[in-house]
Amino acid sequence: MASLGFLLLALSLCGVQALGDPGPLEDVVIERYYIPKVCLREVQMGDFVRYHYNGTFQDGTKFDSSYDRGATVAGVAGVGRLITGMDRGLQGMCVNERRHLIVPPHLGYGSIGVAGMIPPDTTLYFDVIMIDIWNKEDKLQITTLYKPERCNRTVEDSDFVRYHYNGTLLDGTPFDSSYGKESTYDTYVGSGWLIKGMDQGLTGMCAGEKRRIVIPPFLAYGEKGYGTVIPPQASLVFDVLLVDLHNPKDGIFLEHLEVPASCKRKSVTGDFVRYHYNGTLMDGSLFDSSYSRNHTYDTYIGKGYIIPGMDQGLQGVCVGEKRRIIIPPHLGYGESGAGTKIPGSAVLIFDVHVIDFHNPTDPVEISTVFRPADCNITTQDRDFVRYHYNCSLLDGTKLFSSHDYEHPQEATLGTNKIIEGLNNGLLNMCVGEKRVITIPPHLGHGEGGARGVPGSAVLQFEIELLHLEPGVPEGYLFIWHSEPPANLFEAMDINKDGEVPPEEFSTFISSQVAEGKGHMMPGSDPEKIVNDMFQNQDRNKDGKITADELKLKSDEDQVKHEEL
Ligand SMILES: [Ca+2]
Ligand SMILES: [Ca+2]
Repeated sequence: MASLGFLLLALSLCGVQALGDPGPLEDVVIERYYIPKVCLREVQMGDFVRYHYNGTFQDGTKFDSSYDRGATVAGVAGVGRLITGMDRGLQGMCVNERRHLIVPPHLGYGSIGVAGMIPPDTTLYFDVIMIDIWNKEDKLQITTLYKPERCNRTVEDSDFVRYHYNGTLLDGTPFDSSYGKESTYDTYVGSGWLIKGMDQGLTGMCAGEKRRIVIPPFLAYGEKGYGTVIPPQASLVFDVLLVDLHNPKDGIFLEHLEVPASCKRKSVTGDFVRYHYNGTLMDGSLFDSSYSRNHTYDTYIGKGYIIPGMDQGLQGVCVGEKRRIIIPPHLGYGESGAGTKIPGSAVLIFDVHVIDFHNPTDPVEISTVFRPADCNITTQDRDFVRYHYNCSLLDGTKLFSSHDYEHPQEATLGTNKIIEGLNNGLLNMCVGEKRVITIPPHLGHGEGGARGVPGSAVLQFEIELLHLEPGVPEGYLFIWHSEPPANLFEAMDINKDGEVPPEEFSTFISSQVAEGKGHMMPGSDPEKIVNDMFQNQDRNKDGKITADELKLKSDEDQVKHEEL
């Protein structure tokens, strides 16, 4: 089967058309019957072109058609390799333009024709559609369709990229798309995995950027084409959306979004951190958020409990800090991704807000805000205290305040009525002193938290000590400040009748307290304490104490403390 595509290339060399009848037409007649609205380039002399055509005689008889062969014709326009009529007829065509050409014999196959196919002196009629235009001098054409404002790195050689694309031929015929596959195309750039034009076209892109990349065939699939979808010598148009990029050599990237002015301490391995986070992919899609659960994420850092990138990224944070941690996949969820929302090889962006952190070895931290000049008497274990407090989390969230109640808080220290950290923080304080006490959870409400207190939360108390009464040892109701009277019973038995009823007992104790010789257990009703003391001494429960019944508690316990 003779190919007229070949003939169109070859026969204009015969050069015989100058002889004989010039015929009715001097030149090619060109009818541009369809011109696309967008015409980015027009065929010029020396351009490589691909086109389809139907060739007919004047009576409509078809003598050749590229459609019948199922392939476009590729050639160079305007350099004498086509019949002159075609060379001229293609000049200035846009891609997708359609033309009718009438080629007089002297610009076609002349007075000789083509044996068996085209008689001598035949006028030829062509219907042509231009499919592709390129030139050896062409470079890659890159058009930026969208560029995000934020672009802190761009694609370089050896980067691993994930992108979506629509691939079309120059005439708009689609040949491939990643969108139908529900997965990005993932590959290394500049490492020989991609056609050259794509390597070049992706270089310099930001995550989120959209480009149209027009690739001439010599930077694409060249003379061979690719399979059935990309013809030989085809220019390719890729609309690319770069989804993310990283380099296998990357570590994490930190952006310090908001660091508190005061940062007494920065986190280290082994600290327990409570933080909120939003996790997004580079294209901005949210894959996880602690805010949606309304609960901080709580973990030890540097111990392998979380992905390596987070273990590293949470090092050196301050309480209250907001930090962006960008994690390449090899420090995240790797090539396999996680769940349905984190694709394989995805870069992860965590916007973290550190609520608090502590170390399980942390003691209570006491910071004195105000200490009166005269501070001789300070709180000790068993003392009764009255104080105001404001309790908050380290992020400033207010939890409780004594000012919300009618009276200040009262407590006897060392009686396990308040959390250990607060008890410790209230020691060695004098009345009027103000402190800020920071309490790690193991000295507070622990991992479980308490009503209104999140688990593992560090608490901060602003304390003002209002009142202090010396306490008594455990098990005691009254304590002498020095030696008790030598003749204790006689001193109590005011009317000297050998018996001490409640009235005498109460009068005696009151006088001892008034004279500063001893004090009762603070924080309770004095009458009740006196009554309890009387009941302890009235061993036979007849309503009076006798000399035989009266014993000092020190004699009972054989300890040094003196009490009735
Ligand atoms: Ca008496
Ligand atoms: Ca008695």
